[in-house]
Amino acid sequence: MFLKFSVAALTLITFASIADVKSAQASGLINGGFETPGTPYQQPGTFSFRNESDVLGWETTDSQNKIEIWGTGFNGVSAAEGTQFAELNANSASTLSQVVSGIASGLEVGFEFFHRARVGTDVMNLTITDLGLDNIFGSSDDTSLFTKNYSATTAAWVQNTNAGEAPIITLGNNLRFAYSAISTGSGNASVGNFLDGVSFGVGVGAVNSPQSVPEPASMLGLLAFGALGATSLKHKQKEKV
Ligand SMILES: [Ca+2]
Ligand SMILES: [Ca+2]
Ligand SMILES: [Ca+2]
Repeated sequence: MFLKFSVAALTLITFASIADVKSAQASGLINGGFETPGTPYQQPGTFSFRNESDVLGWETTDSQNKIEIWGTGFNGVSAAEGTQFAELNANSASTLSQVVSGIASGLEVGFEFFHRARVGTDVMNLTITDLGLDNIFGSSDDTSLFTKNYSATTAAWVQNTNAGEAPIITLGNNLRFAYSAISTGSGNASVGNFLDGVSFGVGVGAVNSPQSVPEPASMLGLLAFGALGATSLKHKQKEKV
């Protein structure tokens, strides 16, 4: 009974702490929802290949240097956020990336994004890299901070976050946030992996690191309840023997 109460109180305090962080969140990415270009606005039910330079924030490795933007409803797929989204497999199995600067060393960063397949099951990879002192990607001082493959089907948009992952702690240099197409259910390198509603930065997604708990008072509360819970559990186990 007492243990139950402790766990409930602990849960409440934890939620309160996460809510505090959430209210201060700000994405380090530009145009994470692919809503810009707005000129011309991508009409619902249509799509187009845009020049990389017209799609604010994002860089691509596409074979023709294009970023494929869909207007909500094209081929029956509604945007997960706003009225536009991107197809990662534009003319080829592309990488879409942004370089984020200005995040100090030792901070936990998180992410959220929506992913959906165009045909069958599509797979893509997200990699977050600290670019080292030279701030250039691909050189020997790069450090991979996070990498994971994600798969989705055509059933619905899937929102992925860093919840449950090891804390992603910054090293103080520029960060590269990159999605790369891995495989497509269509078997065609230019057909697959829809992306929308991407956020990345400090206070975005889940907080997995204990040092991110913001208030000393909450921390004391956690420690106190944790200690009480542990004592209670020990007591219970003894009784059971
Ligand atoms: Ca969008
Ligand atoms: Ca395409
Ligand atoms: Ca580097």
